[in-house]
Amino acid sequence: MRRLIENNRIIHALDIKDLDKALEIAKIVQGYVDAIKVSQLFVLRNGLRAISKLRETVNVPILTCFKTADIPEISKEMIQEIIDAGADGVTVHGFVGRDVVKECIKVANQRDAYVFVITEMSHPGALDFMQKIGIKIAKMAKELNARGIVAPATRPNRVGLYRNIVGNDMLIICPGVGAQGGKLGDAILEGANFEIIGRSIYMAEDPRHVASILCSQLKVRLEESSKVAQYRVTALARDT
Ligand code: OMP
Repeated sequence: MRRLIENNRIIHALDIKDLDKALEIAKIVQGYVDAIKVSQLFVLRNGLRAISKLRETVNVPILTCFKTADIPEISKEMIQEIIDAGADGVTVHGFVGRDVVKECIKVANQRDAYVFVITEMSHPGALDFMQKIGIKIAKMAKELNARGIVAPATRPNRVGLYRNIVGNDMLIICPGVGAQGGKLGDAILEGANFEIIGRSIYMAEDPRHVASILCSQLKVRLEESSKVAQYRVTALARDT
């Protein structure tokens, strides 16, 4: 399995219809992103085999977001199929409960793949039900030793709360940057490991150029805030 490495700290969500175009975009942006993520939409349009085609095309990990939410017996088989098709990581909904998440983690661990448990989604409707149980889901994901959680880049303050719950051993990946209104870098500054960006990159006239710009803007933002943090520490030390 390919490992997720914090290099550019961007995951590209490639929800694009045409498979050849998707493969082409994946190839040209891979130097600026740390993983490519595809959803069930990609597989509905192009078939399961498209996951392995994508994996053969790039060198970065392939994450999938099928948001599995069925009974344990079915969920685990779904996860198995997706990983066996070439995915390095999968997502599972947390609201379906401990038995489902536990089975999915077990199957993924046997194949050395990542499971990300979805806490609270990034769209406005997540406030109706999901947000109320998101913290409980994050606690469960930690207890079950999941590799990571999904949290909303559209609500960076929530990302900070989730980081406090899961500690530093788990990964947090955050969708919602760009098209959904999340600001580049906000989620990472609140404790996320990676930000997920889809349309802002693949719908651009020149996806490679946009990916490279986002990548350098993020680096500058993170460097500047670490300088501010260092300055604060120095200033505090001077005060004491
Ligand atoms: P853009 O909105 O185009 O940047 O894409 C976001 C991607 O993240 C899409 O593939 C969504 O399916 C996915 N996503 C969310 O937008 N919000 C969530 O809460 C969870 C996901 C996901 O699990 O991938």
